[in-house]
Amino acid sequence: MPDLPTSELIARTLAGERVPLARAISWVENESEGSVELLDACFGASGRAFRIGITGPPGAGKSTLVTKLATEYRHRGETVAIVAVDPTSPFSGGALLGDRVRMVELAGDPGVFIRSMATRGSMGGLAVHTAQVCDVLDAAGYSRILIETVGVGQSELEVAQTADTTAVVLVPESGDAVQAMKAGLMEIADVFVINKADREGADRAAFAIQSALDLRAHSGTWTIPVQLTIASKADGVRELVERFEEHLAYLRETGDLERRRRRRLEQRLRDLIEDQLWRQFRAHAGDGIWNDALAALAQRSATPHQIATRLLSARD
Ligand SMILES: Nc1nc2c(ncn2[C@@H]2O[C@H](COP(=O)(O)OP(=O)(O)O)[C@@H](O)[C@H]2O)c(=O)[nH]1
Ligand SMILES: [Mg+2]
Repeated sequence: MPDLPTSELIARTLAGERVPLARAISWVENESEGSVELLDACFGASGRAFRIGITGPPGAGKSTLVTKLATEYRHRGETVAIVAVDPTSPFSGGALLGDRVRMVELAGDPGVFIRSMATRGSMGGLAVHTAQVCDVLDAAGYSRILIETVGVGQSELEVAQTADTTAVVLVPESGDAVQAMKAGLMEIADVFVINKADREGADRAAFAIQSALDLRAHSGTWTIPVQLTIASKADGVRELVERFEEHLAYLRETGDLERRRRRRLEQRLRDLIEDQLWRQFRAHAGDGIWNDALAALAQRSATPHQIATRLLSARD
């Protein structure tokens, strides 16, 4: 597709055309010229999609599960966008290829759109870009957005938190549950999945998770379910979709959906303002002043607090 004028790309993306949509997502990822205009146009048309985060350790079966979830949602008449964010892949091509192979199952269905996110740059940037890409997909009309992330660190949790509902996928092997607790996954899970339930110990693992959950103080009236699945056979997938839809209904009824989204929007606004203030400040300070400040710090002739106060008050 030759270069499109921004307004045409926006119009065709909002109309749900796939090729412009793919281009629009690349604009967002690359922060290309026109991406702000695009995001502004998409923002007003977003807020309709239900965003579901699927996170958990590498190899737990997230990609397989996401594929089956998409199929199940299609049976229910929903349109589905899949955003795969896998920053653990050592060479970006590897994960993409693996996902592509798995996603062959969904190929040719115009109601499914699959996108792997590039992971260059900082993870903080990735969380922002993921949220923005979800806005574009939402505006393009997909009713369910499945976000696959690897739950291994703080920054990955940020990506997971761009979702309305977060599912943590574990496998029966003992230790997984303990890892999940350490990694802070317990705190973000709305739904737990024990995948690979064809293996030994699935019931025990589910019981361990359930017991750990029972010990925690409950907030609200949502009881976090633990769903067993065999993703490779699509076993338990229909039930898992039921759990998601129940959670969505719960979020709507209690007003939590609005509260969660509001909190996310507030965070985005704050990030933007912090970013812009920093840029303005840096441009204003100039390299000479900045390098002098760094030199003073290195020589311990002033403290970071003193310099920050001095630079900020000199700004006006
Ligand atoms: N035995 C078994 N294997 C599974 C199941 N689900 C996925 N797998 C396999 O586990 C491996 C990792 O799956 P993948 O979906 O790539 O995991 P991800 O890294 O979490 O995305 C693949 O070889 C899958 O075929 C399951 O329910 N049972
Ligand atoms: Mg995967």
